[in-house]
Amino acid sequence: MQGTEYIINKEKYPLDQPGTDAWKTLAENCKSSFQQTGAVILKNFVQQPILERMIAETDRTIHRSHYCEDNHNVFFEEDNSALPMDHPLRMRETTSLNSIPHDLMSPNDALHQLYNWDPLIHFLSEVLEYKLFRMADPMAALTVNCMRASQNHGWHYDESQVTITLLIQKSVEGGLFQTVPDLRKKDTDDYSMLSAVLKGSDSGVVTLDVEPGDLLIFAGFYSLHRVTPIKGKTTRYVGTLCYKDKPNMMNSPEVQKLFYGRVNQG
Ligand SMILES: O=C(O)CCC(=O)C(=O)O
Ligand SMILES: [Fe+2]
Repeated sequence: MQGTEYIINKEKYPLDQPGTDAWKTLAENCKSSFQQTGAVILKNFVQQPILERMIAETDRTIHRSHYCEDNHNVFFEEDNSALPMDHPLRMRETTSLNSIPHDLMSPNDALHQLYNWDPLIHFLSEVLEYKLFRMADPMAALTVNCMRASQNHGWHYDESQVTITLLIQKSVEGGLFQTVPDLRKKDTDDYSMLSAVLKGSDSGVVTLDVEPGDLLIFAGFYSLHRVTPIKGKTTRYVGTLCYKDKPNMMNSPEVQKLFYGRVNQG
């Protein structure tokens, strides 16, 4: 089988040459951008022909995707009726999408190969300054979220510190990745700003410039974020590459059932 090197834009991103000056400079630049802004976008990370292949591979599997709809607060917590009705933690957001889990992808799929490519995990570990491991969960380790017209991903914070995504196909309109950087502070939350954003204010809201083929490294635990409703005929496809700071991480059967409608503990 062909190596995985051909998948990424190696001229710009020499991930397969660890230890060279070019590799070290790239890692340093990503590290400082991530530390300053909580996000790094590696523009045109995946080569155009490969992106077309990823779209075709997703088109082929989407009929087996799992539909999930959720009504959640920004932390995915149960409703706390002790809080006032208009408290931002009682405000519910809707998320609606279709997810293709790792175990429905072929090991020959380009996204599957990219996720399992050692130079990528090695490079990301350098940028994030801790050792990353592929998630052991046969479904959640790698997913493609598919969003059709009127589907969206409501405002939330991620459970993991860092999320790595690859936009594969964008919608004609909408489907924007928006964030309020660093809104969740380590000790206190700025509830007044959170409340304003949840009520529709765009003050502090930044739309990231993410195009198909761009790899996004994003501190989703600290930065409130959402994907705006999709408009038009083209389904938005985004790959989520789950790497953890510990080996052998799995979701519980309950969480698997919730996200994918079935259990696969390997
Ligand atoms: O669809 C995206 O671009 C990001 C989705 C997201 O925030 C998530 O999966 O937690
Ligand atoms: Fe997220």
